Amino acid sequence: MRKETRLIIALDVLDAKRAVEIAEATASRCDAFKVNYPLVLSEGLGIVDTLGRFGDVLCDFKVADIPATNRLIVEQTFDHGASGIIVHGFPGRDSLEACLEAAQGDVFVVTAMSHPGAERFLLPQAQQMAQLAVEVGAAGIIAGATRPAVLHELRERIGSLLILSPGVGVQGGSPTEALRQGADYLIVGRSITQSGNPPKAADEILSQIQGADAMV
Ligand code: O7M
Repeated sequence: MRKETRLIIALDVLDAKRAVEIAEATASRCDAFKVNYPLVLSEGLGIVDTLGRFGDVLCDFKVADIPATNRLIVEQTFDHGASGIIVHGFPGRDSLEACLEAAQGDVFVVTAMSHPGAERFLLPQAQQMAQLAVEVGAAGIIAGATRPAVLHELRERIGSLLILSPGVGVQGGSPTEALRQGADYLIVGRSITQSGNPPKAADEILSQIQGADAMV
């Protein structure tokens, strides 16, 4: 995945036509598109091939099963042209290693999620999951922008691995703060997809990203 704009757009819409419209209009403004279950359950995995015409596609399948099942999920995903896949670390090393073995692209491991409920089970284990991501050779981690202090600690832990950070905009995280604390990319969904003008909304986020870059 290139690192030019540092923006990944989460295409959390339900129909292929809308996803393609947004992808076409924003392709030059982001480094990748992220697809999640809502779109894939509604349109099938073929949507990954379709969106691949506009840029890199990260499949956010939060894979969290036994190794044999994980392997099948990951194989299917890359057979449809994905550039990367997002998986969970909590099922343990063997499950994660199966993902890495089956992947034909980048694997990102979820650590500290952005929502309030992450506090109970995920945050206490976030550092350990990040450590596991380092040990197995993942490309990077997912860490929410809603808790910049946690993001900072995770950056210290993982060295040069990438951090993809969702939770800015609608969920309340600050793009500037997330980047300052060590995020490499911001993942942004509704602020762009539900705006009347996705390219303009993307430009507004890009100006915040450029502002944060200028402060470094
Ligand atoms: O900008 P939003 O809030 O509309 O969307 C954020 C996207 O990031 C959406 O696709 C979520 O599924 C995803 N996400 C989170 O919001 N929080 C997390 O902790 C993790 C993710 C994610 O992308 O996980 C891989």
